[in-house]
Amino acid sequence: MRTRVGIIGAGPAGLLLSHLLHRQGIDSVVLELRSRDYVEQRQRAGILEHGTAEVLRASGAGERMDRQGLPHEGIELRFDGRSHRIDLTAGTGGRSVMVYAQTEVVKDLIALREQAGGAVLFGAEALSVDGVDTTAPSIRYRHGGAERTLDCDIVVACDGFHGIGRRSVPEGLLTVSERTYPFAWLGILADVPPSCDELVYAHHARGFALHSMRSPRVSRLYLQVDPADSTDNWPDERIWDELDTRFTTDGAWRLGRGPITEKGITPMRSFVAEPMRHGRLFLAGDAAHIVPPTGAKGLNLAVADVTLLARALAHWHIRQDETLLDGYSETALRRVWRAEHFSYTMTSLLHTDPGATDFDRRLQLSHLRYIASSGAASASLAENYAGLPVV
Ligand code: RFL
Ligand code: PHB
Repeated sequence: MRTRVGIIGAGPAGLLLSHLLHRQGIDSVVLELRSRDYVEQRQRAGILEHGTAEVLRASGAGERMDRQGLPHEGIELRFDGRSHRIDLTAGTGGRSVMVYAQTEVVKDLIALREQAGGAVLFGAEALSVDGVDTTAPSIRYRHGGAERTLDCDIVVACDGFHGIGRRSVPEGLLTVSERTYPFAWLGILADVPPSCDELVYAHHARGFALHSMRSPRVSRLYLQVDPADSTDNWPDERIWDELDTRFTTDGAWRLGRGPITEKGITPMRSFVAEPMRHGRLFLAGDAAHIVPPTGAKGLNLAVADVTLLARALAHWHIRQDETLLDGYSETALRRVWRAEHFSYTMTSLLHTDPGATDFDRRLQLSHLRYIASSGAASASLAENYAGLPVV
């Protein structure tokens, strides 16, 4: 099989890239290890930055998002038993975020690729990327029990943190910057209407908690736990009791409870591999970088990467001009490092570090109070949270 752009991975990055390329008349094939059902059900992100929603809308992928997504103009920080609203629009010239789950973005993009007759091969495992130093790279993959080769002009690895794309770059050519954190998130999905209109980020001596949502009837909540902890230790009642404790506030606020339909623990890490290109192989999304989820940036970075890359590939395809492709890594990494810093800051600000000293805790509370009381500090948080323009 042959195509212009071979894409590994049908997460948000790979699917959106394939869709954007199609709109520019560029042919691509997406290889995805998992089944369609699996990628459509995998619970992950829930917040789309202003610019992400705009990219989806402008590409014709925002129709259901605009009908069913929940636009949010603020978030709440809760600490010291009190609530503090951060106005996202005031500090950003009217920018806001959209609550619309990654599962739904993925479903919409798969449906669009399907309608356009696009090639997305599920159950297709990329095994190696070859010839990236030549003008004729290829992907060796296994599909339906047989090994095959996809010949391409360009290969884009959108295969997430554990994929093979990044590992196909010869040893020593990538610089990796990394940090792990002494905490993880226990995430639940519950059939209960959200107990808040806006997301609540709570800092508590017992650990961080987040109240998010998927729809007017489904809540998504997270608790900071130890990375070695197991969901076996967290029966439903214990989860609700702990959430109640960490969300305690001086007002009349109550957390509604309902049946928990999903439970999982995710470790937290910051990671950047650069440059995001080697020869004819490009890296995009989680394949190149990871952020801890506190800043809600991972999916948004994946969208920003492939938006840049699609534009660069169109220049190359239509004008035979490689300038934008040559600039891709540097341009993408500027945004990546801004998001790395913001995600690190939000994570350090809100979590309870088991190794923290009393001095560290006093600094953390001082920083929280500063954000809650200073227009400049809250506008800075809002600008990063709602996201800078994509291109
Ligand atoms: P994905 O989504 O991991 O997709 C990669 C795809 O590649 C496939 N694959 C392969 N296919 C073929 N051959 C191989 N050898 C392959 N190896 C892997 C995989 O099966 C998969 O389908 O990466 P992508 O597209 O870069 O998208 C990144 C986002 O998924 C990720 O950054 C976000 O989910 C992170 N994230 C959040 N991001 C946000 O912007 N806002 C949020 O609110 C937010 N919350 C979260 C999050 C991530 C979380 N977890 C579970 C890590 C909350 C959580 C709890
Ligand atoms: C989510 O809804 O899953 C979510 C929201 C905000 C975050 C992280 C995750 O910061």
